[in-house]
Amino acid sequence: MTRRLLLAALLLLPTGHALGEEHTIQAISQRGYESMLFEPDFLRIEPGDTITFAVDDLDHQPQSAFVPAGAAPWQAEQGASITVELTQEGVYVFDCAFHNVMGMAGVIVVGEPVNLAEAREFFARYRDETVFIDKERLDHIWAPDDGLLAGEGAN
Ligand SMILES: [Cu+2]
Repeated sequence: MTRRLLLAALLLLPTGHALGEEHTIQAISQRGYESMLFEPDFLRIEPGDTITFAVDDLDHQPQSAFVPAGAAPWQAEQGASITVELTQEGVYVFDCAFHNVMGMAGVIVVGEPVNLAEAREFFARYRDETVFIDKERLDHIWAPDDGLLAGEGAN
């Protein structure tokens, strides 16, 4: 291989860590007996990773419900997917503008959960005041009585 070809080959290599990982969270209208949910509804990622909230029907509108101080909130167009790059560390809560009352919500932890206390307070209030049906669905993410975020004890 000539030196020029070798250089060209090196330039074509993926840059790996320089680019954030891409994750997908699917909005699901019906799965067995469950309706209106995100899959997954809890995710740990690294700063600079991107998340696509994938919507394949007109029923959903993914949006942020709580973001760390200084981070940009997001909201998809009705029935449309949206991709966001999360660069700021902390705990984010997202939901569907139409079905948050049914517990269609989830949590993303980007890097270190630097705003854990504030996010926990928000999530407890959110569970009480915003979600009317299926509050228990959220409890595997953040149980109101033990106050533990999913996977928190594993750190
Ligand atoms: Cu929805």
